[in-house]
Amino acid sequence: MKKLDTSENQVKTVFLGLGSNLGSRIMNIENAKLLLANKNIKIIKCSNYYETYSWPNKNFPKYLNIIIKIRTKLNLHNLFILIKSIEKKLGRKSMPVNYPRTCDIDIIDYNKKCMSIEIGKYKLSVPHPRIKNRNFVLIPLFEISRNWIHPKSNENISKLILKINLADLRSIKLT
Ligand code: PH2
Ligand code: MG
Ligand code: MG
Repeated sequence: MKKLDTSENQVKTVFLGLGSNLGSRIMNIENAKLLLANKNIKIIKCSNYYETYSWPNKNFPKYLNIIIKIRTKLNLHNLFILIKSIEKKLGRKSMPVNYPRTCDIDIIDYNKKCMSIEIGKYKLSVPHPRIKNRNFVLIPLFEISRNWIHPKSNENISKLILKINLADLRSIKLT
C-alpha cells in the first residue's frame, strides 16, 4: 500500500517572495501569480510593488519585488518543484547564481517551519536563510503581515526592519 503523506492533507500558510529584473517586470510577476493560482494555490494577500537594487550586485538591473501570502496543501518538496517550473515557464534560463532573471520565486516562510531538504542539486531551507537585512523581503512582508515572527529567531518583523541599514532602507521605492 502506498504510504499516505498526511502533510498533503493539511492546508499550509506560506509567504513567497516574487521578483523580476529582466523583461517586462510587472507582467512577469503578474503571470507568476496567475500560474500559481492555476495550480490550486490560493493567494490571500499581495503586497505593493517595490523597486530595489539587485543584491548583491547593484550594477545589475533593478528588481521589482512583492511578497504574497498563500494557502496550499503542497508539501515543501512539491511546492518547490512547482515554483521551479513556473520560473522556467516565464523564461528563466540557467545562469550563474544571482544573475538577472525574468522570474524569481523564493519561499520565505513555509507554515512557520524550520527545516532543510535536498532536491536534486538544490538545498532548500525554510525560513529563507537570508531574510535578515533584505529590504526587498522585510518591507513588503511588513506591509501584509505586521505581526509576522521569524520562525527561527523569534524576532518580530518590526525588530528586523529596525536592523536594516539606512542606505537600504532609503533606497527601496514603493512603485
Ligand atoms: N533575489 C535574488 C538575488 N538578489 N535582489 C533583489 N533586489 N530582489 C530579489 O528578489 C533578489 C535579489 C535571488 O533569489
Ligand atoms: Mg530572490
Ligand atoms: Mg531566488
